[in-house]
Amino acid sequence: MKQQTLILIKPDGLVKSLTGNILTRLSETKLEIAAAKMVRVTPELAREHYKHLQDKPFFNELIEYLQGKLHSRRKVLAMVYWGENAIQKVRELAGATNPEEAEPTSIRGAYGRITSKGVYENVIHASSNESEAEREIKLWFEPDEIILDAYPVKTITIEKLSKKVWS
Ligand code: DAT
Ligand code: MG
Repeated sequence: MKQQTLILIKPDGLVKSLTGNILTRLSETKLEIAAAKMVRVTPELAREHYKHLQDKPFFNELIEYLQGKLHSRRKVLAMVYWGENAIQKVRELAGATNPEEAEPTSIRGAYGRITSKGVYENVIHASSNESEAEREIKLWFEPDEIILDAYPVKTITIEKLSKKVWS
């Protein structure tokens, strides 16, 4: 079954210069890159992304981590990968949530760590099921930023829209 999945290279992955390495690992899956961009993560975006964890004791640290406040890298690389069984393939490569429990050869097992404050710095995010993938892809990307018809769209007309263009 063809699927799409959201992947984030989190601020620790960027600060450790792991982007090329992670993309190489992801290319083993033979999935296609359908979208990619650098994103400056607002508190609102971070909270919405992790809203299923808002009652957890580590929620505030997690939100600061995703914003890059722990790594002086205020950005993440957001991507959509597409292809056969994409969600499970990427989750397997990513490894378990807790980097100490992740397979040593998985991305999180190889590069993740638990900080002394108990934050799991696990280098990448990967959607864990189809409904989560849909929610997350729609949260991080606009339809025009994805090189496939990810989900149904509608066209709206916005009047008096102002936006930046090249001067
Ligand atoms: P995953 O990222 O594997 O989908 P999740 O959705 O349960 O895991 O949690 C999202 C992130 O929250 C995870 O990548 C790291 C952090 N996290 C989860 N459980 C944690 C815990 N017990 N202690 C510290 N951080 C945790
Ligand atoms: Mg998750």
